Amino acid sequence: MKNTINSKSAPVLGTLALAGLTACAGGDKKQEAAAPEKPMNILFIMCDDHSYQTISAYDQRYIETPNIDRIANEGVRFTNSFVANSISGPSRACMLTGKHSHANGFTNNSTWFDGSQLTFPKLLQEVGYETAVVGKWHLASNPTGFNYWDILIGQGEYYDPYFIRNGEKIQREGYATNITTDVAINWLDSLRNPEKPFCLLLHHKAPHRTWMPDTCDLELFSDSNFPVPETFYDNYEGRLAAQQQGMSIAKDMSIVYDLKMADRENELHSAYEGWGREMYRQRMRPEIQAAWDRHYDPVIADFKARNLSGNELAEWKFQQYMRDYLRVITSVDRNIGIVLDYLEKEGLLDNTMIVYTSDQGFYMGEHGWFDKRFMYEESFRTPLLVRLPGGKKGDVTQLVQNIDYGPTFLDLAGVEVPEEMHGESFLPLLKGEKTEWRDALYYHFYEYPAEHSVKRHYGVRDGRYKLIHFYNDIDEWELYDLKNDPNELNNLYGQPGTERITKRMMKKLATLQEQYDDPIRNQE
Ligand code: SGN
Ligand code: CA
Repeated sequence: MKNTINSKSAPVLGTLALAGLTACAGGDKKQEAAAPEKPMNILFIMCDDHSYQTISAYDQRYIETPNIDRIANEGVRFTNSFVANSISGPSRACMLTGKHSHANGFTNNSTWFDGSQLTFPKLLQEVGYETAVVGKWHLASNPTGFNYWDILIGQGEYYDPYFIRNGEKIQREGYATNITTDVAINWLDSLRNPEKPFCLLLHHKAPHRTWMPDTCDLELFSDSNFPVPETFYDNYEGRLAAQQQGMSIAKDMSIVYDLKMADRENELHSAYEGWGREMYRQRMRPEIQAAWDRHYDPVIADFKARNLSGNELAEWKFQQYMRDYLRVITSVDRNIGIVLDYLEKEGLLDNTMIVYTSDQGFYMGEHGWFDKRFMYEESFRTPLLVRLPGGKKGDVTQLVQNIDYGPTFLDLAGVEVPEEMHGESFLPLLKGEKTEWRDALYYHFYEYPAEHSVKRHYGVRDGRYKLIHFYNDIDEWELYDLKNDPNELNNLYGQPGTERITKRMMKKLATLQEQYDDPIRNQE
């Protein structure tokens, strides 16, 4: 496949764009694998906001994701994988640097990443790797440490997105997930130096809000009704920060902006001033608009006729959210299949480590929410599946975090992990080797005041307990026993009988804050 794009701003058609538009058809290209070569290549696939609940390797309630599952089936599934800061830019900065947010400086999405600092791609380049990043980047500054970068601008668009390719702005026609796959395969196929090992960061923007499906997936799940999570009607008793968030499906998810219920009569309105039917359609080509009309117009008519309110409306919103989100995931999974087929066809499966993850977890209606940010399980956790040729198969249960990815890649490449990185290589775990491992994780979220109103907080989690401190314009502690209360509904902090465990978790928190040298220190 040849990349035919050379225009600065006009929509681009060509082999690449056409492949993107036809990716719905999938692929069937199996061939004998070639002999393994060394050192090992790295394919680091990450989606934006992909919840582990919507990967069938983790959870079978909602969707089948056979291609993503293949990575788990031929490798390992991490059952205790977490992020250091549950929001895009900060999470990505933690991965690149192997450091917690306070140390890499990118604490919230409005920051600017200092690309002069040490990152794992730079160290891989030094030992002869060819490096590339394709898709969502979201770190404001231009990528450093990459031989090739072809990134979406900010969050990127779902349809006909703009990219910056090695500094040059271009628009590509098609659906973002298909195009990102094509750009990645094009780099693997014809742009990289095949003599060198590669490290490719393939980072999809999907399934980020507002969950816009590929047109070929619009009719999927239309008749599905998904189980409403048991905590959907959580009243947040004993949890002040949870009471004050702005990410409720019932209250904060917009019928028009999020759920596409902009009617021709302009009777339904968005919570967002001025956001109507024409707003989200203005970037769509006529054929995309027509596909949307065919799908959403009857849904809008049905929605208006129902005239829902209260819990019925909340549950309708939940179902509609799930349908669009899962349509977007269907496209992600199909595209992962295309990449895996490509690697197989090219004989690259035997010498490439494949990682599948997300920049954080996401709420699929648990606690009544969408979005992320909190240190509660659904957003603190993130999926992590790794296929290491010759490595272990099955589950890894140790507590790992996204600061560990860089050290792991470096270890795989035979590079000594720099002292200054906070993360640890989990390569021994991938190989099934016995190794000393941490017993607790540190977390720190900073983005407040901001959209969704999740208060600043830090905390510690071990195999059973979690202690969180919400601070800034609030001063609240929360303690959970995850064994007896996996949904984190019962805040034990300050309750009689929890003194000993509180003291122990406080000590763990202080130890980690000191170890990582976070300037904020535990003050009970
Ligand atoms: C946008 C979204 C938010 C989301 C943030 C951060 N709003 O601002 O809902 O929490 O991104 O997401 S939107 O109206 O622009 O869709 S992140 O994953 O990129 O950090
Ligand atoms: Ca994200």
